Amino acid sequence: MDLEGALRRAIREGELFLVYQPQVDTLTGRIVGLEALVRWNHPEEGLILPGRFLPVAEETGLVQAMGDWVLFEACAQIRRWRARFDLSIPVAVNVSGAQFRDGQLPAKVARALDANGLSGPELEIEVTESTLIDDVEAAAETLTALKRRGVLIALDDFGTGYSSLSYLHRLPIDKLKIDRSFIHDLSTGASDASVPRAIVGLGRSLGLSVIAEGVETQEQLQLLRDLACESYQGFLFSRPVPAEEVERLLEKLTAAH
Ligand code: G
Ligand code: G
Ligand code: MN
Ligand code: NA
Repeated sequence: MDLEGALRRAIREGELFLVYQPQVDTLTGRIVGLEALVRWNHPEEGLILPGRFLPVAEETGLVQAMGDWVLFEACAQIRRWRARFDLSIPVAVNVSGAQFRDGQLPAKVARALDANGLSGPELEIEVTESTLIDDVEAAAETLTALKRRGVLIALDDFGTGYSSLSYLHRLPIDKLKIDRSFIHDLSTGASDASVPRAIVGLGRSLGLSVIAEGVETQEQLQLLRDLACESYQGFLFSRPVPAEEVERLLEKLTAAH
């Protein structure tokens, strides 16, 4: 299959869709956020995961058009949910390095928010540590422009980059996402809890919220509670699910009020 041509068509013909993974308070079990993840429903091949098409999107520059679609679709979905549910949890969107660096991102985010009547904190932008440390000065400018429009900023896959921690306090970041490799190690005995503990402590001292990714077992969740890590996402609570399934979860959540 010519992936590039097929992906170009997929973006144009509406073959992409978003699934959403709930983010949950470790103590109360309440949903406190959602992460949007892109999927491709190919007419012949069926479901294709981003692991297969993101590299192609990034190599060919199609990641810009794909990213624009993701951003606008997530904001449109937030508007639809706002109209139906009485709750205000942020929806996070992942942004690739090329999207982040191209200079257009803050303007695109502002347009997507404006077009859907959103104020800002309903949307969270996830960037990886490695995207930021390539050029900290340029990253600071882009993040500051995003913050001016009110969106939240999360550092994805945190702990895996070769970051000097000195850049952290200079960047307007709201949230650290502990990379799932550290959570996986918690239960295999491959290492102790020192990295998650250090990240939770770092978050506390910098005034950032901290979320653990890839939580699959009750044992991992209990360890995170012991570390006072405030939230988590992972298969233990829910896989990433289509919008309709999110709505069933939100109905339960709002009914519980
Ligand atoms: O569920 P999962 O297979 O979706 O995600 C695999 C990888 O693809 C993760 O690193 C995730 O951050 C990335 N990813 C998922 N959706 C998007 C998206 O909409 N944009 C970008 N840039 N990356 C995404
Ligand atoms: O890089 P990023 O953190 O955005 O990637 C999210 C990826 O993690 C997606 O591929 C998503 O499907 C996957 N994921 C979410 N929860 C879990 C989990 O509990 N275990 C594992 N192994 N992967 C998960
Ligand atoms: Mn992510
Ligand atoms: Na991540």
